[in-house]
Amino acid sequence: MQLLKLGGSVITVKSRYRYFLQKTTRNIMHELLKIKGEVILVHGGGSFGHIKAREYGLNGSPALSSHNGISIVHRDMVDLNQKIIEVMLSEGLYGIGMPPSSFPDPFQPPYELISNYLKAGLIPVTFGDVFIRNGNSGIISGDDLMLALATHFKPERVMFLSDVDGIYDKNPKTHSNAELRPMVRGNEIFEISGEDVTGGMGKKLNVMSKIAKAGIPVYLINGKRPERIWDIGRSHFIGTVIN
Ligand code: ATP
Ligand code: IP8
Repeated sequence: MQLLKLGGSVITVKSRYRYFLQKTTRNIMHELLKIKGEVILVHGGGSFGHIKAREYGLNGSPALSSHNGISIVHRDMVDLNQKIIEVMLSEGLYGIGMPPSSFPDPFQPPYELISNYLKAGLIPVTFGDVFIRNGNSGIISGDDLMLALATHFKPERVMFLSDVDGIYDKNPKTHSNAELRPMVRGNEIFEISGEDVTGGMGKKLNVMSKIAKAGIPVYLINGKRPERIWDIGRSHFIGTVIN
């Protein structure tokens, strides 16, 4: 089994509300089509999640004013999820959307149901979403779901697709002299900047190192160059392996 996250920065333009990158998503699906065996997909929020979640202050106790926000962010995320599934269908991949806000515990995906979908030849596609638990509302990140799914299913490998070539010693978008790190140890400290509502690259690095500690190979790859997934393990691979 392979577990893969489509980062919101790859499939949307994060600064433009609800701006979906259909062609980029199609290119990724084109590569996924060639993967033999089971695949579970997770996607992030990008501009369908983070902009309104920030605007409505979604985390902490649900305030009256945030009910509107919960509903709007969820609607937008389901819309993004269905746009992705539409692209998958056009490529001959059969995805099935699984919103965490409908899970009994959003942080524990329904593993048995996921297994049943996989057995039926479907690709479960879950995603960062809103949730309400013990009277508190919040946002569950696709990265949280990656950790839960990796811990439970122990896939052969875990891939995070983002809009950068890998992890750099500093944010490559703001530092032209940033250097790509082909290999990263979980406890290394990096200069991380540009956090979104779920913690950006800092949170991702934390989640990736937890998965790596469980003995599962983890990679950060540029989703704008999805064919690079086939170079994993080769000397010319461009990306970062976390261990
Ligand atoms: P989403 O959270 O919407 O799913 P994503 O998973 O694609 O998006 P982001 O949280 O947007 O990922 O994180 C990717 C961004 O992290 C990059 O666009 C980059 O600008 C930023 N970043 C900050 N520090 C670093 C770093 N040291 N190395 C690489 N990228 C970094
Ligand atoms: O982009 C956050 O998921 P992430 C989803 O994977 C929302 O961190 C709704 C902002």
